[in-house]
Amino acid sequence: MDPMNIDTGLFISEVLTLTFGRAREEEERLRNKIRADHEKALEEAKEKLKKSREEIRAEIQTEKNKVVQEMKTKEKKPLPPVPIPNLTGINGGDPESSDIRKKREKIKEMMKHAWDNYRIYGWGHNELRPIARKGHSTNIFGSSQMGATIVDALDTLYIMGLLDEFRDGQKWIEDNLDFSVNSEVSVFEVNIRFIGGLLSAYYLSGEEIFKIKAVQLAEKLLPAFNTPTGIPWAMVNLKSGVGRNWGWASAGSSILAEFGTLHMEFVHLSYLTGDPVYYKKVMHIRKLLQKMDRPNGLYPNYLNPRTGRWGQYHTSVGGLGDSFYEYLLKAWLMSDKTDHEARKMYDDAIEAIEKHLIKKSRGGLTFIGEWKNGHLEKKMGHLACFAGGMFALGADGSRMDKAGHYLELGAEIAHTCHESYDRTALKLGPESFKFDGAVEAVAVRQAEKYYILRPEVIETYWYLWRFTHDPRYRRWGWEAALAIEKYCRVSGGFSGVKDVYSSTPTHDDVQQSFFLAETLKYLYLLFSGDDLLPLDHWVFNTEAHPLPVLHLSNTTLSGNPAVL
Ligand code: DMJ
Repeated sequence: MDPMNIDTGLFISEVLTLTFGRAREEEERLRNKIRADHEKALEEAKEKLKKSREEIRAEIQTEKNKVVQEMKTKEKKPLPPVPIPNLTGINGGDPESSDIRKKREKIKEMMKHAWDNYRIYGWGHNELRPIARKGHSTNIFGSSQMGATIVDALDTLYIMGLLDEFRDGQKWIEDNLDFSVNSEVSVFEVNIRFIGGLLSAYYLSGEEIFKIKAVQLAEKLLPAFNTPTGIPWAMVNLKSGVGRNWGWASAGSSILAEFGTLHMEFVHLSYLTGDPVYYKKVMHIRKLLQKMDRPNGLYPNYLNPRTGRWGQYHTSVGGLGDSFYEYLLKAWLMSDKTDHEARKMYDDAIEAIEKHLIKKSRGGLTFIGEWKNGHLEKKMGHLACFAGGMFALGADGSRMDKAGHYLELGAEIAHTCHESYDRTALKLGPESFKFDGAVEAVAVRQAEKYYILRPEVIETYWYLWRFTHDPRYRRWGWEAALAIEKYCRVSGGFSGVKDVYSSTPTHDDVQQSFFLAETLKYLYLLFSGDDLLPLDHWVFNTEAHPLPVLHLSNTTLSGNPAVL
């Protein structure tokens, strides 16, 4: 054995003795501590036993309050201040005539009716069953009660001046809205309704809590982007962060209208937090889409997040595709018209849509069909009716200055969608309608005859009203409001109807949260002056939550100019 090794051996044995000695001391110290802690706990337990139940309960409650208080203080810690954009037009809009004022008052009363009943029978639940008079929910919100109606309704309450109701909602959010729940939610729905709703409420009221909640929720959505391509899953578990796609969506695909409808909210999140992570996620999606081949220049509705390949070749401006196109246009508008890349993608997309999907019926109605594997289905969904407003909104700034053309196209779509309402018994539009031979703008299958308080047709009337001031749009909007009042109003709120062609409506017993977020908001704006939420300062997300234009040439995305 060489001397080196003898020394090393000695050294090791000394170290071991020392280490074991120390370990023994440490063990002894720990034992003493445990003994002392046990004795202390025993003493405390004996003391506790001397107390009455009430005293013990009160102590537990005090402890709980302390924890809640600590959480609140933590939550209230403000995010870094950012230059708040120009918030023109959050009040006002007083109508010019007493007739219009009365109509606007009526819409406000309808909002009160919807809200008050939700307040009584559904408070804290996601939605309301106005006939059963109890809470309601669907799988898009997961298994937990997240007060979707409260969050979705806040900005409508605010612009209508229903401020007590607004504060009531704010209080519920402060005390109850918690995203650390074991619940699997739709990334898209939670983004447009919750993040959009909270951001709008923040900008309108300046209340920090809404911004903090929006950011907390956004953090919970981020794991949905952990896919091989960065195209997010449709659903994510808020607690575990595990994501997955809808079983019915073309062999495990993600959906264009879902992953393509995050941009507006995510840009605002980066702006408000100074954290580029949100912006990077949505820009990554855009870049990936730009690189892909598009059959006939059309974007298919399905994209596989594992392979990065398109799923089934189905293109639609209604469900599954709709708000993707809307957000391309609105990204450009929201950037103060500086995001030219988004405008180009929008222009390219609508040129292809016009070429392949937009047709005129024999009776002269312009409609948007759906492209399925090389074949045009002559069917238009209620959801696609939003496109009338989109074409009008995108007219200014269009390629080769075709502004007049796109305004006209928007008006034609508005007319067709009005016809789909007018050709029913209830004067409310069906979920989808056909253009086949003698059938024009009418639903054929029983399963397509329902109306679930959707906003798209009224949304289009409002945009067309803002751009043309043609009185027909207020007339049509009022017809729809009266029909909703007559056939959807019940004593416990508002309900959808199962068949718009039957003069004796059967209710579906659901008051959708978008009825308060969108349908009633667009109606209220239709009967308001243009100075309320002017369109050169505000851009509405797809759930009608207004977000301010970011004049980014004057300011920078907070704390991180590099993001731009
Ligand atoms: C809303 O949640 C949004 O407008 C979405 O973009 C589409 N559908 C509903 C209302 O119909």
